Amino acid sequence: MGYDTIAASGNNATVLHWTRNTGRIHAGELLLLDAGVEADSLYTADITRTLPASGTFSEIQRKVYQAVLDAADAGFAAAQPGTKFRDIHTAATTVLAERLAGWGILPVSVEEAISPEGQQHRRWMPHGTSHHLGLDVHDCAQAKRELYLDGVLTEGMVFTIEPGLYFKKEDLAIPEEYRGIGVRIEDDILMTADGPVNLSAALPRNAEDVEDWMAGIYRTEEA
Ligand SMILES: [Mn+2]
Repeated sequence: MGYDTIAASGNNATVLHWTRNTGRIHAGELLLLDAGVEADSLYTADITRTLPASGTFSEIQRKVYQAVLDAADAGFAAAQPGTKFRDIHTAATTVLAERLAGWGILPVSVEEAISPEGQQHRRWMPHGTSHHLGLDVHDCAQAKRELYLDGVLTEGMVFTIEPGLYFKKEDLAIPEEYRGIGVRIEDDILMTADGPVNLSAALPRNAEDVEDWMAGIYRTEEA
């Protein structure tokens, strides 16, 4: 393993780095799995999928999941050779701020939220969207600002895109139906001269593919 696995169901998924990995998985809950294999080369992967324990997403879970997926896709589209590392985060979090506004959750306008002084959406997306990946899972996390957040994406870089939304059970600022839902989708990206390549694309990403994948697992167990 490249790092301690995070296996968090229900409200535990709203706690970043739930490495205690305790708690029962209840029917109808989501299971957030953040895990990565370290290869013989000592380079590590870092992938997150969020799975519906009962095999299908509820309507509200699907809505949150789709927002996170759209944010990830926006980050993917923003990641091009020559663009800045932080542009991925801006693209992804703008989508999340727009959704939160559309759901009546964001207490300010999208413009104010995405301004440096605003950032109100961080209540529900409190981490960065990307980090470099390599021999360490957060490779060169201590690198200088101009080499990291302000750095330019170049061919050969490997990094994650991992937006999420985390609605805590005790969060009274959101409608009750959202509480206890935590979703993150994390892929590993290789930058090439032609743009980003998703190294973890073999794992299902969209809601329908995740449900099909779960159905296949259940079928196998029954056989
Ligand atoms: Mn990560």
